[in-house]
Amino acid sequence: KGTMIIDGRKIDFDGEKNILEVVRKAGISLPTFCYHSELSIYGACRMCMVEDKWGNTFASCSQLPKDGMEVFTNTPKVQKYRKNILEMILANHDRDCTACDRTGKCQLQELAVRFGIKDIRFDEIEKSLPIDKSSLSIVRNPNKCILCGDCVRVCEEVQGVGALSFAHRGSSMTVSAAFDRDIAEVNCINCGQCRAVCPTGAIIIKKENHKVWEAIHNKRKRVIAQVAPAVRVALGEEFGLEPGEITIGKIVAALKTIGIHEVYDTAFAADMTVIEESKEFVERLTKGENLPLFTSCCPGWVKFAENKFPDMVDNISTCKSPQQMFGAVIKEYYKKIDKEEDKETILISVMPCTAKKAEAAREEFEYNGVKDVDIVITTQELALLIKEAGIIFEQLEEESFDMPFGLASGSGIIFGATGGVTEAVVTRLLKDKPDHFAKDLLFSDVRGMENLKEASFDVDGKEVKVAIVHGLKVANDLINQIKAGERYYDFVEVMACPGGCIAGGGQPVPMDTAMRKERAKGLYKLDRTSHIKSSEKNPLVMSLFEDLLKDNHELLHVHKKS
Ligand code: HC1
Ligand code: SF4
Repeated sequence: KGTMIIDGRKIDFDGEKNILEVVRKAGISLPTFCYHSELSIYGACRMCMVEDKWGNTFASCSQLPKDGMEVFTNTPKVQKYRKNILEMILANHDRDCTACDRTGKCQLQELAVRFGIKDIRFDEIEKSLPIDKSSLSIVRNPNKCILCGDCVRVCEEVQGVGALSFAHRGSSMTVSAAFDRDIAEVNCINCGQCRAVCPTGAIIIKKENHKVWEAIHNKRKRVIAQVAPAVRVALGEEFGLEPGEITIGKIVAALKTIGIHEVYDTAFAADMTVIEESKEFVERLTKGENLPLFTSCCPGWVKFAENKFPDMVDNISTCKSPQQMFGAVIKEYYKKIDKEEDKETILISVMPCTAKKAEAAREEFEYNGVKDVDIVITTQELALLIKEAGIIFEQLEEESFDMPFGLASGSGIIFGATGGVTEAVVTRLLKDKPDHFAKDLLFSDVRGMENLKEASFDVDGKEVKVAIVHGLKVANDLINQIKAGERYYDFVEVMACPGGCIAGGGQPVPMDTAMRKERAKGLYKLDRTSHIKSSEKNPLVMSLFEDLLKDNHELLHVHKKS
């Protein structure tokens, strides 16, 4: 706590982690590539340099604020220094900007423009390192890497995976997967958080837009899309709207305009998941088996558990994720009709998540050569599709989902935020359903952005203990404590990305905690304004259980192929 003098103005600080944050509080946007408030401080890019009154320069991210301290952010010395660094990075960088995925949104490009860099005084270093396209989720181009280390730190510190590290020394330094292997051959869980923090085009989403167009242009295909909960509160950011703004009506209209025949809600399938998963949970509670029950809807988490805790895999719910449940149901629904009409149903998922691409490709989600889900595009790819099609998003008239798979309860929609699955399952199990106000109170401990949330609920006279984690490093530590008998829970919700799907690796970037909160708020607003609160009150889901799923329950569960 204290007061600093930034460029001659007094600025109070209270708990800011470093001088950089105090400078930002003063309304000055100091450039940086390697500083993220959620990650450890690396101080490598040195772009956030400031000068003190004695002429010393230092990286403001690496120094604590001190009471009475005076710093300057735009002296000739620091301006020159920043330009030098930028020119050096640019000389080392593949500057094929027109064909780059990040063009227009690249931090390096933005700073080059901001600092008026036209000529680069250093010799250009030609790099032609191989591009790693092995992953189903991301593409890594080391020629565009500026060695900020953000991807290395997020993968290690937030996800506890450590799939990436610095390799070699000096001018040959690169970021790579262990032993220079392809990323698909190491323990990467496809979460895409590395691409979410990458400031340039060095890590990008693996695009599948062309597959969408191919399906639409093929007259023999019945093209169906499902839209995940979290997409509707983030896509707007790509078109200048605020985080959390609900754009689902426009999303449906855009998909229809592009040429997709039917558009449905993944939250409908989340209602199915709630019903199946609560049933499974009650069965396990009764038998006292395989507790805690871990949620299964996050594919990054499932892969992480398979890699790190194979002995806990039986504790993961056998329910397919909503994405896969939806696919299994729609393919069954159209099986006969497709035969009669000589058509093939193609299901496109629109997801906030890069790991959903890998989930859809898993062999257990294919039956008799028919995949549950054929194509997965992320929120970012949807934005691109809309732009490619020339659709003026702002001018679209809103439309509603198609029926019968377009009606979801509020419980299904909040799946997209951390704590949402838990809230939905507990709501399903409660005999007396709470109203809005009681719900806000009852679930206050499961909402919000704390890394680990704990709560207990009275379900049929029994106390049920739940934990919610997001970010796999925290999940890793929690599981170790559960295994050591230091903590006990009946139900554990795990989401790989901090914040849950609203902050998935396929969402618009950059994102911070404030944006995550706004996106989550959007989903809770949809719950508040929805007519149906609890999944089992969704009449269309219930009639599906009575009808198509009556003898086909297994469609909703995972059957590992051995
Ligand atoms: Fe999610 Fe889910 S909530 S996993 O976060 O259970 O991706 O949005 O679609 O499948 O419904 C993601 C979101 C999403 C599934 C649901
Ligand atoms: Fe690490 Fe996730 Fe990136 Fe894989 S996708 S390298 S797990 S951050």
